[in-house]
Amino acid sequence: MHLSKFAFFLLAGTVAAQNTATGAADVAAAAATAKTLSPVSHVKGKAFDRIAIIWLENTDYDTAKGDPNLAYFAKKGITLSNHFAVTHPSEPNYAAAISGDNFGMDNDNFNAFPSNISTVIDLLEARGISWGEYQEDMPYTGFEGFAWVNQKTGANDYVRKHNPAVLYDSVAANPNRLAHIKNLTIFAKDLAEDKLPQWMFITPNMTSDGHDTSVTTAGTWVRTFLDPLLTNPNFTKNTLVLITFDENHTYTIQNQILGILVGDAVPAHLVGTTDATYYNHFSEIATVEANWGLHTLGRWDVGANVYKFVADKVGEKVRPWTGTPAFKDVFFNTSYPGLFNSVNSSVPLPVPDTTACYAGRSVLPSIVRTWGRLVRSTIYNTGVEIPDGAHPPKGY
Ligand SMILES: *[C@@H]1O[C@H](CO)[C@@H](O)[C@H](O)[C@H]1NC(C)=O
Ligand SMILES: *[C@@H]1O[C@H](CO)[C@@H](O)[C@H](O)[C@H]1NC(C)=O
Ligand SMILES: *[C@@H]1O[C@H](CO)[C@@H](O)[C@H](O)[C@H]1NC(C)=O
Ligand SMILES: *[C@@H]1O[C@H](CO)[C@@H](O)[C@H](O)[C@H]1NC(C)=O
Ligand SMILES: *[C@@H]1O[C@H](CO)[C@@H](O)[C@H](O)[C@H]1NC(C)=O
Ligand SMILES: *[C@@H]1O[C@H](CO)[C@@H](O)[C@H](O)[C@H]1NC(C)=O
Ligand SMILES: CC(=O)N[C@H]1CO[C@H](CO)[C@@H](O)[C@@H]1O
Repeated sequence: MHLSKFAFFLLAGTVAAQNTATGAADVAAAAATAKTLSPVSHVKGKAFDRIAIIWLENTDYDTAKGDPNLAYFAKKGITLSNHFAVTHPSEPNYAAAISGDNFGMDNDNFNAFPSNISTVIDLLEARGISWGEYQEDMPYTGFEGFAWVNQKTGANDYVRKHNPAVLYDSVAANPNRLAHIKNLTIFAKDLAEDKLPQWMFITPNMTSDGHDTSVTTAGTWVRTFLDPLLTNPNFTKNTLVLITFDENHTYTIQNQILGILVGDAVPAHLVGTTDATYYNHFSEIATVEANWGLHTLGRWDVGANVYKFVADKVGEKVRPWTGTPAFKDVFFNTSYPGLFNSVNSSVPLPVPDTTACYAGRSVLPSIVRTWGRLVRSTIYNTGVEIPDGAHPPKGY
């Protein structure tokens, strides 16, 4: 395990990361008392009532598009042909997809976000929308360790860096929230008991997601996992599924990734079509906000494009990237300074734009209470354009 100095400080200085031991005996002991929760809710959305987000690993757009199993799903849904990751490597992309920023992260270390950084989970809970994560081969609910290897072969299995919620102390320090971060085996149980949450994030293991294998394995895994679900009435309840990747494989080209939307929430006339709107990982948050009329996080989620079929249903516009720098010059392949940047971490935690109001959505009141007095120094805005390492936020 590689820990940055700062991460060590955080680990030592908070009560957050408790279930971090990765030895077999420690894991068995913690597993025996781990608490698992599967709360159910039925909050109607404007375009879907449930979303399942499945992330695969490290594949360039064209390669992913050429995989026969992913092509199979593309025929059943909408292909996002202009969809981008926000940086490299993996962890900052997973982190960004629930909080609206990666806070300069440029590594896969044991990074833990302070508990005053909010995520989509705060937005969902504020509206009583159930959520959960299903992580293949996580050894027990709420495990906070860096990794868990296959106990027979020693092969990579579950990794913390691919588990977005556990990176945030706002989740990891809260036993009731940790109880929603479950092994994928519990997905089968929740499905059979009709207890799946309305928002879920699904991470296959390091073999299944293509990280240690190839997109062929990842595509096969998704086909095996998802195809039966699409005709299972406990899953298809006006459900939207996003199949996507954390990042592109080749660092010197724009970080474009495949995205495919499937599920019974996809309007019939859009099945088999392509949507060329510009999207990035922040669109995952914005779409959920628009669908359920949630507040925002006041970060890059605010201006991100909502998936067009959802935007059309809620009556808002998607926008092209027209600002500077020109889109073609932005590679999304490095991170700007920030808390978890290995080159320069000497910048303050960025302050959300607590005054932001875009498409009728305002910032979550608890975020305004925590950060509002500092809003004059915010780095965020409501544009669709986002910074990268070569084009950092104004003032950096
Ligand atoms: C976790 O899931 C894997 C398969 O994904 C399974 O082999 C293992 O037994 C599960 N562990 C627990 C504690 O449920
Ligand atoms: C990952 O999960 C698959 C099933 O989806 C299983 O066959 C494989 O053994 C797991 N990988 C490891 C390294 O345990
Ligand atoms: C759906 O959930 C119900 C419990 O409400 C269960 O009886 C049924 O077997 C489940 N169906 C499937 C296909 O899992
Ligand atoms: C990012 O992409 C640009 C353009 O290809 C390239 O010059 C730069 O070296 C890349 N950065 C990294 C860290 O790979
Ligand atoms: C957020 O938490 C960090 C780490 O505990 C702290 O340094 C910072 O002052 C806090 N900021 C606000 C606005 O609460
Ligand atoms: C880190 O970045 C900030 C913001 O760009 C800058 O003000 C500061 O001088 C940088 N520090 C170092 C050590 O490079
Ligand atoms: C090697 C490769 O296929 N990389 C893809 C990464 O994304 C760019 C688009 O920005 C594609 O053109 C590349 O094909």
